[in-house]
Amino acid sequence: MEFKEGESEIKGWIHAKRSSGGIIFLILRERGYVQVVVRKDKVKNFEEIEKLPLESVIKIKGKMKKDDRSPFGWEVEAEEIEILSKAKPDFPFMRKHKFNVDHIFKYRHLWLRSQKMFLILKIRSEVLNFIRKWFIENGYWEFQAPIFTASACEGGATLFEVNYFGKKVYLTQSWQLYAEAAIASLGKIFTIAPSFRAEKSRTRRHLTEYWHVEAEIPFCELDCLMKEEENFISFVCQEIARNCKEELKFFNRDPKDLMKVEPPFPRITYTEAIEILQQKGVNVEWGEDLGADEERILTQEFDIPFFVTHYPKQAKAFYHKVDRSNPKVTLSVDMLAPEGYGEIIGSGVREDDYEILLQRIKEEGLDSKNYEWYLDLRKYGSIPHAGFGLGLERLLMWICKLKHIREAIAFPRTINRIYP
Ligand code: NSS
Repeated sequence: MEFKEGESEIKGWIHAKRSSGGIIFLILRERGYVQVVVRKDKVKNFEEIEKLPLESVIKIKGKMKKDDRSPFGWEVEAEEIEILSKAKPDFPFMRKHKFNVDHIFKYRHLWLRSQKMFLILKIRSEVLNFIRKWFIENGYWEFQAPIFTASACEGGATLFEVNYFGKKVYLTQSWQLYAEAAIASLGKIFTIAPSFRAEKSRTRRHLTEYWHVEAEIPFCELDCLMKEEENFISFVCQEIARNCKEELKFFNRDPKDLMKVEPPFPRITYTEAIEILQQKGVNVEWGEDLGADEERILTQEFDIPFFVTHYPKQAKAFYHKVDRSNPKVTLSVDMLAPEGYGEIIGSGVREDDYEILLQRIKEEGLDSKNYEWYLDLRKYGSIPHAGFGLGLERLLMWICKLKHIREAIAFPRTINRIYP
């Protein structure tokens, strides 16, 4: 729908309707919302319009004007209305319905029409637009890797198995290993693609299928990696703050919160994080991975995203480079979003020594045969390199202050949801 002053012809779905004494107020929806005023003395088929069920589609001719009193800022005074599609009268999202979680997910295909989903999906599209813009403007090329894979990237526990003509293969957990092959050809690269994790526990921040924004960078180590990540996230936050002010308001997100996301982001080591947690009385030992609860407590210390670096070897996947000055830890870094949200990026420097990498693969109980091609990369021109993976829905959750990750994607896939 185009918003402009003067005579216009618009088409859309009837989102809401109320009438009082010869006037109907409609909210019409199509890429946005407009209030339509229908007067009995002006519109021939007034009675028919009054009886039209919600979600019917109409074409309206009339005068459009900006009007700050109308709920969506624009109003049309209808002169002629044509009914394009009459809806059944039982749309499942009317005042009489209980909008509980089960109902919303059963009718997700229709819930997409809610103002909340419209705004989330619009912001999601804008976030993706600025993500791609940042990569292209910063000299990255886009590279795609297969979805069917023969081996794990992030550990066997969350692999989805697929029957591939009688052979067991998996859905990808990450584009990373293939990206490490491609940097020797293309240099720095990125992707935006789905990743799959067989997450067996129900949490507020795990999907089984999510959109993964990944980057791989040759000749880059921990410091360089954090600089790329903080520049990237700052750019996206600030562009969203500038371009989605009205949309953010709906979620009680002050654009200023996003404008203040500027480099350098605070940095703490994993060991410092454990000390902070222990001082706060959290029962956590050095060596354990940080879970959602621990991360939530840490985020209270910061009001912009921050880095936690140097996780222990046992808490991270086999490919992380061992810190040569302290072999107990890796050159890994996670980015955590503030306000209780926690990890949005997982990243690190990759192990580039053939022998150490082979040993790490064996230590993790993986079959080195499946990783021969990956080990080859350390045989022919091995270089320091690093990369990161951002969970798109995790970022959106924080930006829009959502309570559950399933709100950040149109048709969420979780352990107990695959319909619709
Ligand atoms: O497992 S990660 O921490 N890291 C990787 O997959 C690396 N191979 C990425 C890379 O360096 N190229 O996942 C990265 C991010 C993580 O920080 C979350 O934001 C997100 O992916 N993530 C998820 N989002 C939603 N649901 C699930 N289950 C999920 N798992 C990870």
